[in-house]
Amino acid sequence: MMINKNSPLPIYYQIEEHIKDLIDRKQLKPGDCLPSEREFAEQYQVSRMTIRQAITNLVNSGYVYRIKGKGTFVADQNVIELKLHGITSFTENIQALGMTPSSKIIEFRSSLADKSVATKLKINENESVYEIQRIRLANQIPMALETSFLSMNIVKNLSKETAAHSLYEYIQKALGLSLKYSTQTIEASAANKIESELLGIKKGSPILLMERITFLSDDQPIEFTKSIYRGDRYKFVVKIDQDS
Ligand code: 16G
Repeated sequence: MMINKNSPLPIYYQIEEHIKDLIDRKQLKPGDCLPSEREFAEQYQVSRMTIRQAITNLVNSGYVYRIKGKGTFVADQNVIELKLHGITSFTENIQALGMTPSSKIIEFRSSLADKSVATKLKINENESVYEIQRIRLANQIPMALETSFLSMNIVKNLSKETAAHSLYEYIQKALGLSLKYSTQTIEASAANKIESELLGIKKGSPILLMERITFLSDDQPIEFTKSIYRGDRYKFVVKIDQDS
């Protein structure tokens, strides 16, 4: 690659863009080790300081990561494209993409619904609910953090093991209930300290906050879930009909 020293674009930026391009075109693949600063400096005929600046920017934007004493590696760029039609579970979505879903339970307890949860689930305040917080992983990589509330009057005998597997499977197969429709909101935010630690991302990274209420056919809500999806891993696809 030719560096244009007369360009108004800083040299570190030109190098950064070139490396990004190699990653996007899969000439550098996830897990590949980047050449050392010295090798890069020779290749581009620039100082090691300039290379360091370019690499630091690539680390900050998630393209590559450093392992102390080992080197700099290309990060996994897999972005999941998720269709927002049909009530599918995390488990189904990940399996459909040929990956292995798993969950890490952070919280599994019964609690009393506060006003907000009670309104969402159309139950009385202080009625018992399951409160479940799970890290959702695909091929062992944390993708989302979900906090679900389910009325204990409707969803009975839920175990921690079942919650670690699939809530929708339990609701539909074991309880024989059919999920009719969901309402869902999506908004952008930035990961706070706890969220970033649980999801293995940097504090302040972009995240998508989603709230879903899923209803049974008699319009009774069965779950209220607050989800935090990694902004660097998800892209949502919506089908828009002309006449809806
Ligand atoms: C999805 C739903 C979530 C539901 C979960 C069930 C969104 C934003 N959220 O992640 O509301 O609780 O699936 O998944 O789509 P599970 O059956 O694998 O437990």
